[in-house]
Amino acid sequence: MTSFVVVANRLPVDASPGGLVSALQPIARSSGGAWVGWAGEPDDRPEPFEHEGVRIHPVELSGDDVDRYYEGQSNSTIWPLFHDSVEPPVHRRAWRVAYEQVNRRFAEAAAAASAQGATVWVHDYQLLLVPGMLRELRPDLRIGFFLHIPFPPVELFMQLPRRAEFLRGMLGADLVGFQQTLAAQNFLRLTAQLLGLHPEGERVEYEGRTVTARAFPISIDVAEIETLAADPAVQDDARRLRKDLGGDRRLLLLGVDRLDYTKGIDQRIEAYGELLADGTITNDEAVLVQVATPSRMRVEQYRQLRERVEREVGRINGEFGDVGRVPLHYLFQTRTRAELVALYLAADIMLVTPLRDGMNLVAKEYVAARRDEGGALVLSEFTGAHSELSEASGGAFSVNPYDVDDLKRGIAAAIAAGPADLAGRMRRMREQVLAHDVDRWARAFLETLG
Ligand code: GDG
Repeated sequence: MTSFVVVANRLPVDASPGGLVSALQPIARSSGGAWVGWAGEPDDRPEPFEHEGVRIHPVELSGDDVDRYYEGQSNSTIWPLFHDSVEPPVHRRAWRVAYEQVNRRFAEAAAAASAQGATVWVHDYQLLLVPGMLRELRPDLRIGFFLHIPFPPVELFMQLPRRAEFLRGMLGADLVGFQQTLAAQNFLRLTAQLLGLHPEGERVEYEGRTVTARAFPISIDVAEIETLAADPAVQDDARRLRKDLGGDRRLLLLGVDRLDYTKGIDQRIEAYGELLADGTITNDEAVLVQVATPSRMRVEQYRQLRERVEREVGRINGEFGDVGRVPLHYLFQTRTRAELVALYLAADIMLVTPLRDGMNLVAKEYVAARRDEGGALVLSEFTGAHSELSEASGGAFSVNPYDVDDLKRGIAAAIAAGPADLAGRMRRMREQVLAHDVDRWARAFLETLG
């Protein structure tokens, strides 16, 4: 039993850990902490083990659990609903039941792993009910919850069947963290509308306790990205990429996303195709590389997105390409961190244009990689990152990804900008990102949790 426990859908044992794992692993390690999560394969439950100084407590999911709790309620109901319903959420009773059962399993595993008075940090939309369940099992614990994705406006949340139970689940925490202040405000407003509570400022009284809801914008491991960006082998790769893509081409545009309908990939490609069609750019001078990391491919909406994107990529390359030279390279592949950083270094223009995104770490990674103060970021207004890197703050080129004309305008503005303007923008964005890395994020949350 340990005094600091992280609870997340996945365990930190994958080959390519993301920002969350790199942020929490050191804290878990130095506090002799534990991590409760799913190992990623159905019907697989290894015994608890040590991994890089952290006690790992695997939670088992059956094949049915993966279908219903993970792909169903988490990724076909809550994920789209919390992202402005950019795809219609699907509601199924059986998924909700499985979600509740699996959340209980996580709560029981967390209760068993926690010492008296321990601090437990629960993560994300797959585990909305865990704080409430854990509170019932273990009133002695300090419980924090952080939502990595957006929290929707009241009108949208109200569509969720059994909405009050999800809200009560989150209110089981002492501190509920969000990516943006607006999300925390949505949450607090809902406690009034749905449960008749009386939020005041960032706080709300619930069942004799005070729950605080506040924004803690997540960030990246800046040192990791800067180290890769300074590595001569990575820099060589970046140069080789430029050469392979056509050394005489002036412009390399880049997109890096999980293949997800929230990321605005099809709108981005459509805008790029129109820029080629109207002659703003040509195949001789420009090339777009789109890395689309395979994700949730068993979910129907993701398969449909893949088909849409691949059809459009084929159309654009067919219409505007030449033998040995195409305007769009589409990679439906997972790349290493070093390969991503080489792409960041090679790219003149980074396109981050989601329809909705809690934060978007790719935007911050691009900025952290550009120690040379080169490059430009085209950034959707509907990302959490936009609060820190917007055009208004002299950073990115802001765009509305729903408006193809505005996307085209933003990309064209980035192409037309002079080197001094671009360097100034990159410098301001770097100041922001370098001063707020993921370690600071984790410490701020945990200090507030107390
Ligand atoms: C969720 C929220 C929030 C991508 N492709 C590869 C790869 N990646 C890495 C990126 C980045 C991470 O995955 C993606 O993070 P994002 O923030 O961009 O997006 P989500 O996956 O949707 O993340 C989001 C985040 O949680 C954290 O709270 O910002 O809003 O949706 O680090 O570099 N990494 C490797 N190969 C790839 O092919 N190794």
